Amino acid sequence: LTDSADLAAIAAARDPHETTIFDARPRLAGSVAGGQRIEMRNPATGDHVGNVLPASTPDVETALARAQIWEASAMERAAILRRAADLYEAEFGPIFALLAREAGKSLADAVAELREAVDFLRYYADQGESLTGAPRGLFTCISPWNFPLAIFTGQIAAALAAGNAVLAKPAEQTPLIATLAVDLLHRAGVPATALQLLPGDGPTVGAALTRDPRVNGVCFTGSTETALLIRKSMADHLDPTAPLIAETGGLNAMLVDSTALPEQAVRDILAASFQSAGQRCSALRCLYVQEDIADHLLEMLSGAMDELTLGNPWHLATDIGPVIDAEAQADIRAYIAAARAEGRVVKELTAPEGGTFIAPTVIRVSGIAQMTREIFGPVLHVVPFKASEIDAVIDAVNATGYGLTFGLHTRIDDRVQRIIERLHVGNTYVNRNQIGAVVGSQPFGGEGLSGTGPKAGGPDYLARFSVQYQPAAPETSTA
Ligand code: TXE
Repeated sequence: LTDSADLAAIAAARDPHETTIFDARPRLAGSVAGGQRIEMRNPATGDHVGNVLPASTPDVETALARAQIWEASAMERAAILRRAADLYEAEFGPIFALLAREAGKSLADAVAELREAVDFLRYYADQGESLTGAPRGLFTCISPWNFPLAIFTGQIAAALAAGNAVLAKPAEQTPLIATLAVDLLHRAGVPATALQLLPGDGPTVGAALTRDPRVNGVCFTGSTETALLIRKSMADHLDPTAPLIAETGGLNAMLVDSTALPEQAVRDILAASFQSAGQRCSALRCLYVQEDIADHLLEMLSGAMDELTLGNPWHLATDIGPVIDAEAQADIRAYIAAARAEGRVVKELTAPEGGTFIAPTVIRVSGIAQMTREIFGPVLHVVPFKASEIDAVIDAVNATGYGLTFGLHTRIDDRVQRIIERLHVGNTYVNRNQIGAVVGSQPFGGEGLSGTGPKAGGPDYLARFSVQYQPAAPETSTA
Protein backbone atom coordinates (compact mmCIF):
# COMPACT_ATOMS: atom_id res chain seq x y z
CA LEU A 1 0.00 0.00 0.00
CA THR A 2 2.60 2.54 1.05
CA ASP A 3 4.93 1.75 -1.82
CA SER A 4 2.41 1.55 -4.62
CA ALA A 5 -0.07 4.30 -3.81
CA ASP A 6 1.32 7.75 -4.40
CA LEU A 7 0.46 10.71 -2.25
CA ALA A 8 -1.96 12.21 -4.77
CA ALA A 9 -4.02 9.02 -4.82
CA ILE A 10 -4.06 8.91 -1.04
CA ALA A 11 -5.10 12.54 -0.83
CA ALA A 12 -7.91 12.00 -3.35
CA ALA A 13 -9.22 9.00 -1.44
CA ARG A 14 -9.26 10.90 1.85
CA ASP A 15 -10.80 14.11 0.65
CA PRO A 16 -14.41 12.98 0.10
CA HIS A 17 -14.46 12.18 3.83
CA GLU A 18 -13.25 15.58 4.97
CA THR A 19 -16.69 16.70 6.13
CA THR A 20 -18.40 13.34 6.62
CA ILE A 21 -20.08 12.95 10.00
CA PHE A 22 -19.45 9.40 11.20
CA ASP A 23 -21.69 7.44 13.54
CA ALA A 24 -20.65 4.89 16.14
CA ARG A 25 -22.90 2.66 18.20
CA PRO A 26 -22.61 -0.76 19.79
CA ARG A 27 -22.52 -3.67 17.37
CA LEU A 28 -24.37 -6.41 19.24
CA ALA A 29 -25.83 -9.78 18.26
CA GLY A 30 -29.12 -8.43 19.62
CA SER A 31 -30.94 -5.13 19.93
CA VAL A 32 -29.10 -2.04 21.20
CA ALA A 33 -30.46 0.06 24.05
CA GLY A 34 -27.62 2.62 24.12
CA GLY A 35 -26.71 5.36 26.56
CA GLN A 36 -26.39 9.10 26.23
CA ARG A 37 -25.23 10.18 22.75
CA ILE A 38 -21.79 11.88 22.72
CA GLU A 39 -20.38 14.22 20.06
CA MET A 40 -16.84 13.49 18.93
CA ARG A 41 -14.60 16.46 18.08
CA ASN A 42 -11.45 16.76 16.00
CA PRO A 43 -8.54 17.44 18.42
CA ALA A 44 -6.79 19.68 15.87
CA THR A 45 -9.75 21.92 15.03
CA GLY A 46 -12.60 21.27 17.45
CA ASP A 47 -14.83 20.39 14.46
CA HIS A 48 -17.68 17.95 14.92
CA VAL A 49 -16.50 14.60 13.46
CA GLY A 50 -19.22 12.21 14.51
CA ASN A 51 -21.52 10.89 17.19
CA VAL A 52 -21.28 7.88 19.43
CA LEU A 53 -24.00 6.04 21.24
CA PRO A 54 -22.16 4.27 24.07
CA ALA A 55 -23.15 0.85 25.34
CA SER A 56 -25.46 0.81 28.35
CA THR A 57 -25.63 -1.77 31.16
CA PRO A 58 -28.39 -3.74 29.35
CA ASP A 59 -26.17 -3.75 26.23
CA VAL A 60 -23.32 -5.34 28.21
CA GLU A 61 -25.74 -8.05 29.32
CA THR A 62 -26.98 -8.59 25.74
CA ALA A 63 -23.40 -8.95 24.52
CA LEU A 64 -22.49 -11.44 27.25
CA ALA A 65 -25.67 -13.47 26.69
CA ARG A 66 -25.43 -13.58 22.89
CA ALA A 67 -21.69 -14.24 22.51
CA GLN A 68 -20.84 -17.54 20.87
CA ILE A 69 -17.49 -19.20 20.20
CA TRP A 70 -16.61 -18.89 16.51
CA GLU A 71 -17.39 -22.40 15.29
CA ALA A 72 -15.70 -22.21 11.86
CA SER A 73 -12.67 -24.34 11.00
CA ALA A 74 -9.27 -22.76 11.54
CA MET A 75 -8.86 -22.52 7.75
CA GLU A 76 -12.21 -20.77 7.32
CA ARG A 77 -11.43 -18.31 10.12
CA ALA A 78 -8.07 -17.54 8.56
CA ALA A 79 -9.65 -16.95 5.15
CA ILE A 80 -12.12 -14.49 6.67
CA LEU A 81 -9.38 -12.60 8.55
CA ARG A 82 -7.41 -12.34 5.28
CA ARG A 83 -10.51 -11.02 3.55
CA ALA A 84 -10.80 -8.43 6.33
CA ALA A 85 -7.18 -7.39 5.67
CA ASP A 86 -8.05 -6.86 1.99
CA LEU A 87 -11.10 -4.77 2.97
CA TYR A 88 -9.00 -2.62 5.32
CA GLU A 89 -6.59 -1.91 2.46
CA ALA A 90 -9.42 -1.11 0.06
CA GLU A 91 -11.04 1.29 2.56
CA PHE A 92 -7.94 3.36 3.22
CA GLY A 93 -9.75 6.62 2.37
CA PRO A 94 -12.22 6.65 5.27
CA ILE A 95 -9.64 4.99 7.56
CA PHE A 96 -7.06 7.75 6.99
CA ALA A 97 -9.78 10.37 7.35
CA LEU A 98 -10.86 9.03 10.73
CA LEU A 99 -7.30 8.52 11.96
CA ALA A 100 -6.61 12.19 11.22
CA ARG A 101 -9.93 13.62 12.32
CA GLU A 102 -10.72 11.53 15.39
CA ALA A 103 -7.22 10.60 16.64
CA GLY A 104 -5.08 13.48 15.31
CA LYS A 105 -2.80 11.21 13.27
CA SER A 106 -0.56 12.60 10.54
CA LEU A 107 -0.66 10.89 7.16
CA ALA A 108 2.67 9.14 7.81
CA ASP A 109 1.32 7.80 11.12
CA ALA A 110 -1.95 6.74 9.50
CA VAL A 111 -0.19 4.85 6.71
CA ALA A 112 2.01 3.01 9.22
CA GLU A 113 -0.96 2.24 11.43
CA LEU A 114 -3.05 0.77 8.62
CA ARG A 115 -0.03 -1.29 7.53
CA GLU A 116 0.35 -2.68 11.05
CA ALA A 117 -3.35 -3.53 11.39
CA VAL A 118 -3.31 -5.38 8.06
CA ASP A 119 -0.11 -7.21 9.03
CA PHE A 120 -1.67 -8.35 12.31
CA LEU A 121 -4.72 -9.73 10.48
CA ARG A 122 -2.62 -11.71 8.00
CA TYR A 123 -0.01 -12.86 10.52
CA TYR A 124 -2.50 -14.17 13.08
CA ALA A 125 -4.57 -15.74 10.27
CA ASP A 126 -1.49 -17.73 9.22
CA GLN A 127 -0.70 -18.70 12.78
CA GLY A 128 -4.27 -19.64 13.63
CA GLU A 129 -4.17 -22.30 10.93
CA SER A 130 -1.49 -24.22 12.78
CA LEU A 131 -2.89 -23.71 16.29
CA THR A 132 -4.77 -26.95 16.74
CA GLY A 133 -6.88 -28.05 19.69
CA ALA A 134 -6.74 -24.74 21.55
CA PRO A 135 -9.46 -24.55 24.25
CA ARG A 136 -11.63 -21.59 23.29
CA GLY A 137 -13.88 -19.17 25.10
CA LEU A 138 -14.98 -15.56 25.40
CA PHE A 139 -12.33 -12.83 25.33
CA THR A 140 -12.71 -9.19 26.34
CA CYS A 141 -10.37 -6.93 24.34
CA ILE A 142 -9.78 -3.44 25.78
CA SER A 143 -7.74 -1.04 23.70
CA PRO A 144 -6.26 2.48 23.92
CA TRP A 145 -6.70 5.54 21.70
CA ASN A 146 -3.07 5.91 20.60
CA PHE A 147 -3.23 3.08 18.04
CA PRO A 148 -6.99 3.00 17.61
CA LEU A 149 -6.81 0.81 14.51
CA ALA A 150 -3.62 -1.27 14.86
CA ILE A 151 -3.86 -2.30 18.52
CA PHE A 152 -7.64 -2.56 18.39
CA THR A 153 -7.42 -4.86 15.36
CA GLY A 154 -4.39 -6.83 16.58
CA GLN A 155 -6.10 -7.84 19.83
CA ILE A 156 -9.31 -8.88 18.07
CA ALA A 157 -7.50 -10.70 15.26
CA ALA A 158 -5.43 -12.77 17.70
CA ALA A 159 -8.43 -13.73 19.83
CA LEU A 160 -10.53 -14.61 16.77
CA ALA A 161 -7.75 -16.50 14.98
CA ALA A 162 -7.49 -18.73 18.05
CA GLY A 163 -11.24 -19.40 17.75
CA ASN A 164 -12.61 -17.29 20.58
CA ALA A 165 -15.63 -15.00 20.68
CA VAL A 166 -14.72 -11.37 21.34
CA LEU A 167 -16.24 -8.43 23.18
CA ALA A 168 -14.29 -5.36 22.05
CA LYS A 169 -14.20 -2.19 24.17
CA PRO A 170 -12.41 0.63 22.34
CA ALA A 171 -11.04 3.73 24.08
CA GLU A 172 -13.52 6.52 24.87
CA GLN A 173 -11.60 8.84 22.52
CA THR A 174 -11.77 6.64 19.39
CA PRO A 175 -15.12 4.82 19.01
CA LEU A 176 -15.62 5.93 15.39
CA ILE A 177 -12.53 4.17 14.04
CA ALA A 178 -13.44 1.10 16.09
CA THR A 179 -16.92 1.00 14.57
CA LEU A 180 -15.52 1.27 11.06
CA ALA A 181 -13.08 -1.57 11.79
CA VAL A 182 -15.71 -3.88 13.28
CA ASP A 183 -18.00 -3.24 10.32
CA LEU A 184 -15.20 -4.31 7.97
CA LEU A 185 -14.56 -7.47 10.02
CA HIS A 186 -18.28 -8.32 9.92
CA ARG A 187 -18.40 -7.60 6.18
CA ALA A 188 -15.50 -10.02 5.72
CA GLY A 189 -17.58 -12.76 7.34
CA VAL A 190 -16.89 -12.71 11.11
CA PRO A 191 -20.27 -13.65 12.67
CA ALA A 192 -22.09 -11.04 14.76
CA THR A 193 -22.07 -13.44 17.74
CA ALA A 194 -18.29 -13.93 17.52
CA LEU A 195 -17.41 -10.23 17.50
CA GLN A 196 -19.42 -7.58 19.34
CA LEU A 197 -18.43 -3.96 19.87
CA LEU A 198 -19.17 -2.05 23.07
CA PRO A 199 -18.04 1.57 22.94
CA GLY A 200 -18.22 3.14 26.37
CA ASP A 201 -16.12 4.26 29.27
CA GLY A 202 -13.55 2.22 31.13
CA PRO A 203 -14.82 2.28 34.72
CA THR A 204 -18.36 1.16 33.72
CA VAL A 205 -18.40 -0.76 30.42
CA GLY A 206 -14.74 -1.85 30.55
CA ALA A 207 -14.92 -2.92 34.17
CA ALA A 208 -18.20 -4.84 33.63
CA LEU A 209 -16.53 -6.79 30.82
CA THR A 210 -13.62 -7.87 33.02
CA ARG A 211 -15.57 -9.06 36.04
CA ASP A 212 -18.31 -11.18 34.52
CA PRO A 213 -17.60 -14.87 35.10
CA ARG A 214 -18.74 -15.68 31.55
CA VAL A 215 -15.53 -14.00 30.36
CA ASN A 216 -12.62 -16.45 29.98
CA GLY A 217 -9.75 -14.08 29.24
CA VAL A 218 -8.81 -10.42 28.86
CA CYS A 219 -6.47 -8.71 26.42
CA PHE A 220 -5.61 -5.15 27.46
CA THR A 221 -3.41 -2.29 26.25
CA GLY A 222 -3.34 1.01 28.12
CA SER A 223 -1.97 2.40 31.35
CA THR A 224 -0.22 0.29 33.97
CA GLU A 225 -2.72 1.49 36.61
CA THR A 226 -5.67 0.17 34.64
CA ALA A 227 -3.90 -3.15 34.00
CA LEU A 228 -3.47 -3.58 37.75
CA LEU A 229 -7.16 -2.79 38.35
CA ILE A 230 -8.19 -5.34 35.73
CA ARG A 231 -5.93 -7.97 37.19
CA LYS A 232 -7.50 -7.47 40.59
CA SER A 233 -11.01 -7.55 39.21
CA MET A 234 -10.24 -10.78 37.32
CA ALA A 235 -8.77 -12.36 40.45
CA ASP A 236 -11.93 -11.49 42.38
CA HIS A 237 -14.45 -12.63 39.78
CA LEU A 238 -13.05 -14.89 37.07
CA ASP A 239 -11.70 -18.40 36.93
CA PRO A 240 -8.14 -18.29 38.37
CA THR A 241 -6.76 -19.74 35.13
CA ALA A 242 -8.23 -16.90 33.01
CA PRO A 243 -5.35 -15.28 31.09
CA LEU A 244 -4.65 -11.54 31.21
CA ILE A 245 -2.48 -10.37 28.31
CA ALA A 246 -1.47 -6.81 29.18
CA GLU A 247 0.63 -4.32 27.26
CA THR A 248 1.19 -1.10 29.21
CA GLY A 249 3.36 1.97 29.48
CA GLY A 250 7.07 2.64 29.38
CA LEU A 251 9.76 5.04 30.54
CA ASN A 252 11.97 4.48 27.56
CA ALA A 253 15.54 5.66 27.28
CA MET A 254 18.24 5.97 24.65
CA LEU A 255 21.98 6.06 25.23
CA VAL A 256 24.18 7.94 22.76
CA ASP A 257 27.92 7.70 23.32
CA SER A 258 30.68 9.76 21.76
CA THR A 259 31.30 7.18 19.00
CA ALA A 260 27.75 7.53 17.63
CA LEU A 261 27.08 9.09 14.24
CA PRO A 262 25.43 12.37 15.27
CA GLU A 263 23.25 12.78 12.14
CA GLN A 264 21.87 9.30 12.55
CA ALA A 265 21.31 9.72 16.28
CA VAL A 266 19.52 13.06 15.79
CA ARG A 267 17.23 11.63 13.11
CA ASP A 268 16.30 8.72 15.36
CA ILE A 269 15.85 10.88 18.47
CA LEU A 270 13.53 13.18 16.55
CA ALA A 271 11.34 10.35 15.31
CA ALA A 272 11.35 8.36 18.55
CA SER A 273 10.49 11.39 20.72
CA PHE A 274 8.11 13.47 18.64
CA GLN A 275 6.45 11.31 16.00
CA SER A 276 2.76 10.71 16.84
CA ALA A 277 3.24 13.70 19.18
CA GLY A 278 5.11 11.33 21.49
CA GLN A 279 1.96 9.32 22.14
CA ARG A 280 3.45 5.88 21.69
CA CYS A 281 4.25 3.42 24.43
CA SER A 282 7.58 2.84 22.63
CA ALA A 283 8.44 6.57 22.45
CA LEU A 284 11.74 7.92 23.73
CA ARG A 285 11.37 9.82 27.02
CA CYS A 286 14.91 10.12 28.33
CA LEU A 287 18.05 10.62 26.28
CA TYR A 288 21.35 9.83 28.00
CA VAL A 289 24.09 11.52 25.99
CA GLN A 290 27.83 11.36 26.66
CA GLU A 291 28.97 14.66 28.14
CA ASP A 292 31.65 15.51 25.57
CA ILE A 293 29.22 15.46 22.65
CA ALA A 294 26.13 16.71 24.53
CA ASP A 295 26.25 20.37 23.47
CA HIS A 296 26.94 19.54 19.83
CA LEU A 297 24.18 16.94 19.70
CA LEU A 298 21.67 19.26 21.37
CA GLU A 299 22.51 22.01 18.92
CA MET A 300 21.92 19.66 15.99
CA LEU A 301 18.70 18.38 17.56
CA SER A 302 17.49 21.92 18.08
CA GLY A 303 18.13 22.77 14.42
CA ALA A 304 16.34 19.62 13.28
CA MET A 305 13.36 20.41 15.52
CA ASP A 306 13.03 23.81 13.85
CA GLU A 307 12.28 22.00 10.59
CA LEU A 308 9.22 20.21 12.01
CA THR A 309 5.77 21.30 10.85
CA LEU A 310 3.08 21.24 13.50
CA GLY A 311 -0.57 21.53 12.59
CA ASN A 312 -3.73 19.93 11.36
CA PRO A 313 -2.85 16.33 10.49
CA TRP A 314 -5.30 16.47 7.60
CA HIS A 315 -2.72 18.59 5.73
CA LEU A 316 -0.16 16.45 3.97
CA ALA A 317 2.76 18.64 5.07
CA THR A 318 2.09 18.14 8.78
CA ASP A 319 4.71 16.18 10.75
CA ILE A 320 3.15 16.50 14.19
CA GLY A 321 -0.51 16.77 15.08
CA PRO A 322 -2.27 17.49 18.36
CA VAL A 323 -2.30 15.36 21.49
CA ILE A 324 -5.46 13.37 21.97
CA ASP A 325 -7.59 15.73 24.06
CA ALA A 326 -7.75 18.81 26.27
CA GLU A 327 -7.15 16.77 29.42
CA ALA A 328 -3.89 15.34 28.07
CA GLN A 329 -2.89 18.80 26.84
CA ALA A 330 -3.49 20.43 30.23
CA ASP A 331 -1.58 17.70 32.03
CA ILE A 332 1.48 17.91 29.75
CA ARG A 333 1.41 21.72 29.71
CA ALA A 334 1.50 21.81 33.51
CA TYR A 335 4.46 19.45 33.53
CA ILE A 336 6.39 21.60 31.02
CA ALA A 337 5.50 24.79 32.92
CA ALA A 338 7.00 23.38 36.11
CA ALA A 339 10.23 22.48 34.29
CA ARG A 340 10.29 25.94 32.67
CA ALA A 341 9.94 27.60 36.06
CA GLU A 342 13.03 25.68 37.19
CA GLY A 343 14.95 26.86 34.10
CA ARG A 344 15.29 23.32 32.71
CA VAL A 345 13.59 23.76 29.33
CA VAL A 346 16.38 23.97 26.75
CA LYS A 347 14.30 23.90 23.58
CA GLU A 348 10.65 24.51 22.89
CA LEU A 349 8.80 25.00 19.61
CA THR A 350 5.66 27.10 19.29
CA ALA A 351 2.32 25.31 19.33
CA PRO A 352 -0.33 26.30 16.77
CA GLU A 353 -3.47 28.01 18.06
CA GLY A 354 -6.81 26.32 18.30
CA GLY A 355 -6.38 22.60 18.81
CA THR A 356 -4.96 20.49 21.62
CA PHE A 357 -1.36 20.99 20.52
CA ILE A 358 1.79 20.57 22.57
CA ALA A 359 4.96 21.92 21.02
CA PRO A 360 7.89 19.48 21.06
CA THR A 361 9.98 20.32 24.11
CA VAL A 362 13.40 19.31 25.44
CA ILE A 363 14.04 19.37 29.19
CA ARG A 364 17.50 19.08 30.70
CA VAL A 365 18.05 16.87 33.72
CA SER A 366 21.28 16.88 35.68
CA GLY A 367 22.74 13.82 37.35
CA ILE A 368 21.81 10.29 36.36
CA ALA A 369 18.29 10.85 37.55
CA GLN A 370 15.83 8.05 37.35
CA MET A 371 12.58 9.03 35.72
CA THR A 372 9.43 8.12 37.56
CA ARG A 373 6.50 9.26 35.45
CA GLU A 374 5.58 8.60 31.84
CA ILE A 375 4.72 11.90 30.12
CA PHE A 376 2.62 10.79 27.18
CA GLY A 377 3.47 13.60 24.77
CA PRO A 378 6.29 15.22 22.73
CA VAL A 379 8.58 15.89 25.70
CA LEU A 380 12.18 14.69 25.72
CA HIS A 381 14.44 14.68 28.79
CA VAL A 382 18.19 14.94 28.23
CA VAL A 383 20.72 13.67 30.75
CA PRO A 384 24.46 14.10 30.07
CA PHE A 385 26.68 11.33 31.46
CA LYS A 386 30.42 10.67 31.80
CA ALA A 387 32.14 7.71 30.09
CA SER A 388 32.62 6.09 33.49
CA GLU A 389 28.89 6.19 34.20
CA ILE A 390 27.50 3.83 31.57
CA ASP A 391 26.68 1.08 34.07
CA ALA A 392 25.00 3.62 36.34
CA VAL A 393 22.86 4.78 33.41
CA ILE A 394 21.71 1.23 32.71
CA ASP A 395 20.99 0.68 36.41
CA ALA A 396 18.87 3.86 36.44
CA VAL A 397 16.95 2.62 33.41
CA ASN A 398 16.33 -0.76 35.05
CA ALA A 399 15.35 0.91 38.31
CA THR A 400 12.33 2.59 36.72
CA GLY A 401 10.63 -0.80 36.91
CA TYR A 402 9.38 -0.39 33.34
CA GLY A 403 11.06 -2.32 30.56
CA LEU A 404 9.65 -1.60 27.14
CA THR A 405 12.10 -0.11 24.64
CA PHE A 406 15.72 1.06 24.72
CA GLY A 407 17.75 2.79 22.01
CA LEU A 408 21.49 2.59 21.75
CA HIS A 409 23.77 4.61 19.49
CA THR A 410 27.38 3.47 19.62
CA ARG A 411 30.02 2.04 17.32
CA ILE A 412 31.59 -0.15 20.02
CA ASP A 413 30.55 -3.80 19.67
CA ASP A 414 31.56 -4.87 23.19
CA ARG A 415 29.50 -2.07 24.64
CA VAL A 416 26.39 -3.22 22.80
CA GLN A 417 26.84 -6.71 24.17
CA ARG A 418 27.50 -5.56 27.72
CA ILE A 419 24.54 -3.19 27.81
CA ILE A 420 22.11 -5.71 26.38
CA GLU A 421 23.18 -8.26 28.99
CA ARG A 422 22.60 -5.80 31.80
CA LEU A 423 19.30 -4.30 30.59
CA HIS A 424 15.81 -5.52 31.45
CA VAL A 425 13.73 -4.32 28.51
CA GLY A 426 11.58 -6.04 25.91
CA ASN A 427 12.88 -4.35 22.74
CA THR A 428 16.33 -2.86 22.13
CA TYR A 429 17.20 -0.90 19.00
CA VAL A 430 20.85 -0.44 18.07
CA ASN A 431 21.74 2.53 15.85
CA ARG A 432 18.16 3.01 14.77
CA ASN A 433 14.83 4.54 15.72
CA GLN A 434 12.76 3.04 18.54
CA ILE A 435 9.94 2.31 16.13
CA GLY A 436 7.97 -0.27 18.06
CA ALA A 437 6.55 -3.41 16.47
CA VAL A 438 7.23 -4.94 13.10
CA VAL A 439 4.68 -7.72 12.89
CA GLY A 440 6.30 -11.08 12.28
CA SER A 441 9.91 -9.92 12.37
CA GLN A 442 10.14 -7.73 15.46
CA PRO A 443 7.56 -8.81 18.03
CA PHE A 444 6.80 -6.15 20.59
CA GLY A 445 6.34 -6.29 24.34
CA GLY A 446 7.87 -5.29 27.64
CA GLU A 447 8.89 -6.53 31.03
CA GLY A 448 8.02 -5.50 34.59
CA LEU A 449 5.52 -2.63 34.74
CA SER A 450 5.38 -2.58 30.92
CA GLY A 451 3.39 -5.77 30.44
CA THR A 452 2.88 -9.48 30.85
CA GLY A 453 4.22 -10.82 27.55
CA PRO A 454 4.28 -12.76 25.30
CA LYS A 455 5.17 -10.27 22.58
CA ALA A 456 2.54 -9.12 20.10
CA GLY A 457 3.27 -9.97 16.48
CA GLY A 458 5.50 -12.86 17.59
CA PRO A 459 5.26 -16.63 17.37
CA ASP A 460 4.14 -17.25 20.98
CA TYR A 461 1.38 -14.67 21.18
CA LEU A 462 -1.55 -16.66 19.85
CA ALA A 463 -1.09 -19.57 22.25
CA ARG A 464 -1.92 -17.18 25.07
CA PHE A 465 -5.41 -16.81 23.65
CA SER A 466 -6.11 -20.43 24.42
CA VAL A 467 -8.18 -20.07 27.57
CA GLN A 468 -6.58 -22.83 29.64
CA TYR A 469 -3.05 -21.89 28.73
CA GLN A 470 -0.56 -22.19 31.59
CA PRO A 471 2.62 -20.13 31.28
CA ALA A 472 5.79 -22.20 31.42
CA ALA A 473 7.73 -19.58 33.37
CA PRO A 474 6.46 -17.68 36.42
CA GLU A 475 4.58 -14.47 35.61
CA THR A 476 6.38 -11.15 36.03
CA SER A 477 5.61 -9.35 39.25
CA THR A 478 3.10 -6.83 37.92
CA ALA A 479 0.42 -6.16 35.32
O1 TXE B 1 -5.41 4.87 29.68
P1 TXE B 1 -6.42 3.85 30.32
P2 TXE B 1 -5.70 6.40 29.30
C1 TXE B 1 -0.71 5.50 29.26
C2 TXE B 1 -0.22 6.90 29.06
C3 TXE B 1 -1.46 7.73 29.23
C4 TXE B 1 -2.10 6.98 30.36
C5 TXE B 1 -3.58 7.20 30.52
O2 TXE B 1 0.72 7.23 30.06
O3 TXE B 1 -1.23 9.06 29.57
O4 TXE B 1 -1.84 5.63 30.07
O5 TXE B 1 -4.25 6.95 29.30
C6 TXE B 1 -10.08 1.28 29.51
N1 TXE B 1 -11.63 -1.43 33.60
N2 TXE B 1 -1.06 4.85 28.04
O6 TXE B 1 -6.47 7.09 30.34
O7 TXE B 1 -7.31 4.54 31.24
C7 TXE B 1 -10.28 2.60 28.80
O8 TXE B 1 -11.64 2.86 28.59
C8 TXE B 1 -11.54 -1.79 32.31
C9 TXE B 1 -0.10 3.97 27.48
O9 TXE B 1 -6.29 6.45 27.96
O10 TXE B 1 -5.61 2.70 30.80
C10 TXE B 1 -9.51 2.36 27.52
O11 TXE B 1 -10.28 1.59 26.61
N3 TXE B 1 -11.11 -0.97 31.35
C11 TXE B 1 -0.63 3.17 26.39
C12 TXE B 1 -8.32 1.52 28.00
O12 TXE B 1 -8.72 0.97 29.25
C13 TXE B 1 -10.76 0.27 31.69
C14 TXE B 1 -1.73 3.65 25.59
C15 TXE B 1 -7.03 2.34 28.21
O13 TXE B 1 -7.31 3.41 29.07
C16 TXE B 1 -10.83 0.71 33.03
C17 TXE B 1 -2.64 4.51 26.28
C18 TXE B 1 -11.29 -0.20 34.01
N4 TXE B 1 -11.38 0.13 35.30
C19 TXE B 1 -2.27 5.08 27.46
N5 TXE B 1 -10.40 1.99 33.08
C20 TXE B 1 0.35 2.38 25.58
N6 TXE B 1 0.92 1.33 26.17
O14 TXE B 1 0.58 2.66 24.42
C21 TXE B 1 -10.08 2.35 31.82
N7 TXE B 1 -10.30 1.32 30.97
